[in-house]
Amino acid sequence: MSDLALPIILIGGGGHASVLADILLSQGRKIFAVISPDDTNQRQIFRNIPRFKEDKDALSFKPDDVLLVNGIGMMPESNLRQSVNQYFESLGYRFETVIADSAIVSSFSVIEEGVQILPCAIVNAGACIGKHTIVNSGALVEHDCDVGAHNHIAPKAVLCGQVKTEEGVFVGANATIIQNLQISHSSVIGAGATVTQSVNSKTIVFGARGTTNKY
Ligand code: JB3
Repeated sequence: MSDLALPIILIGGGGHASVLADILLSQGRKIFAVISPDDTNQRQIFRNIPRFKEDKDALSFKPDDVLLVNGIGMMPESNLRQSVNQYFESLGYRFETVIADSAIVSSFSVIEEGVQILPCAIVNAGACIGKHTIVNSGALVEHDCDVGAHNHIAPKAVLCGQVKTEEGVFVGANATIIQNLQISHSSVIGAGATVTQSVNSKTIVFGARGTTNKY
């Protein structure tokens, strides 16, 4: 069976998962189950999808019979999303790449396994998006960017040409990174920040003036 026909198991049943489910259902994909310790019924989109409470419940589906989608958002200071990816990959499961129909993704870009490109995001020619990275709604990844694995490019963030990010970078909503810069691993760029010089690893660049010191 082609991967496109394989049913989906959605890991996580919150806000990020609901956007992914919306995209998948609109594309005619079958979501067999949502795995979520928290109740999912408060969101209409999950009401007709069976819910399991624990990740180990996903193991009742064979790795060759399903594709997983990681519905847990990537936020600074939490490695939950990445650890879920690693747990299931260690058991032989594969992750579906999810690209919204309204996203604009160049056929000259490289999108690796498990990447999630949400509505109205843009990925231009020559860009490479690493495994399991989220390019969130309306974000822009310009030409020749090299975005590492397990990043989160938050809504409306802008990476200008030839920006390189290493693994585990968080770029907050509406932040801008100007061209040719490198953002080293595990750094956090706060919402609304404008970054005009390269950033060392595990650095926090706080957001626009007047915002809280969170992200
Ligand atoms: O800012 C935006 C546009 N999106 C944010 C996203 C990137 O991250 C969003 O606003 C949230 O800040 C966050 O989205 P997420 O991860 O959907 O957050 P929340 O709505 O709190 O849902 C978390 C889901 O993960 C809930 O369904 C939890 O039950 C579930 N969860 C927590 N731990 C887990 C686990 N699910 C599984 N399968 N395994 C776990 O260990």
